Amino acid sequence: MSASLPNLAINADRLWRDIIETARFGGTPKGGVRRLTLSEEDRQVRDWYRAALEEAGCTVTVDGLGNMFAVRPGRDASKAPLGIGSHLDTQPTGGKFDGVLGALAALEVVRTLNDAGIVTDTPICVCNWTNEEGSRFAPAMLGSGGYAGDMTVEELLARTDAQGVSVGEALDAIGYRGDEPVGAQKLSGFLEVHIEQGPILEAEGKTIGVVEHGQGIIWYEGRIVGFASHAGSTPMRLRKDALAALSEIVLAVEALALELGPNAVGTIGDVVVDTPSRNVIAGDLTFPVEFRTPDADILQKLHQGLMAKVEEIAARRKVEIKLDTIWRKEPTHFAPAMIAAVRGAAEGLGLSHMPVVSGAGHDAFHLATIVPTAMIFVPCKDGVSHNELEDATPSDCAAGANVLLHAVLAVAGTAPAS
Ligand code: HGY
Ligand code: MN
Ligand code: MN
Repeated sequence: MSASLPNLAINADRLWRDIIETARFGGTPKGGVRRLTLSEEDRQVRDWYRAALEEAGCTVTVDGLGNMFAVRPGRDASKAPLGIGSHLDTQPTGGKFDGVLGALAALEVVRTLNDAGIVTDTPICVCNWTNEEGSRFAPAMLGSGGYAGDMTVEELLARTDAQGVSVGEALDAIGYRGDEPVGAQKLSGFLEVHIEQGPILEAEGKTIGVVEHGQGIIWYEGRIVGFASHAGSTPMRLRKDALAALSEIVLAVEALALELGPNAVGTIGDVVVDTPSRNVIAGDLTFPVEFRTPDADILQKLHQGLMAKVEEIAARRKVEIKLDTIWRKEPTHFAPAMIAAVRGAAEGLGLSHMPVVSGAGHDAFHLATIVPTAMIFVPCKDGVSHNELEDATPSDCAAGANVLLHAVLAVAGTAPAS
């Protein structure tokens, strides 16, 4: 909490209005949001966001991966801005809050500083990171990953979706391949507000999660090649059934996560059978796998266990299994000084709070590898997210934005405009 501005607060109604207004870009009949990255709906919300930021006096630039940066000048222009923001894309059956809450909270902080005539010492930079969700293009957190140097821009621009469209082509299609080199916009730190996407804050009755760590993540892309043949006339012992092999891998992923838990999770969320037919034994399919855990050693054990199990299944079933690691992010440790700024802001505002580990991945994970970073969580109803039922309350959203406001004031320094 900034000692000099204890009563400064964001405009909660204006924030909630923006949440409801932006939910119409890709809004679904069930009340969710389908706003896949670099889709027409993403273009619409990006245009809306750019206009709102420019109206709030920011200078907006776009880099070669479509990351958006909106700089609000500070007293000391020689200082790299403090970054605040999140992402505007959603899952196919996403909700109204995942990502967009952090993006709108950052916009609301800028508007509140404007209304109060406050100029921070360090400039502020509102950020929208491309393809945080990783649903249309893998990996997740693609834009922030390119910005942080986790993967090369060329590699990321070449990633393709299920229809073979590349990131570069999709950026061009919506006019968001910016000419600013990726990484050119320097930042001195980063703060991100996000719904928890889990049940802990609600279960503990806390309003604010002070995020100290983020899980490590590994993403794989797999392919199983067996032999397609007649479902009726092929004896069981002669089959090379790719789908039966995958079923063993699904259960192996689950068993490894349970065995190496309780802080480990493993998921196979998709499978594509090549020329599927109910009376043909599946001969060729592709599938993703992901593991997550806050413990680096367990992450490696999950990986090694999966590789060993896949090798055994392939040999026993006489199928070919190719499993490539396409993305690996070691567990994230946020910066103590930024965590303290978040905790101090929550305490100053008299908000109940607790330390949490983030189960979900976030752009802040990549930013944390290059600048001091922390996150602010607020509860979501029943901990549900990546689901059209995703919900949060206006007061919790406002609380998260107020903690962001006061953490920004603490980190960026402030004095009323002269
Ligand atoms: O996968 C994640 O954790 C994030 O929602 N992209
Ligand atoms: Mn998110
Ligand atoms: Mn998400």
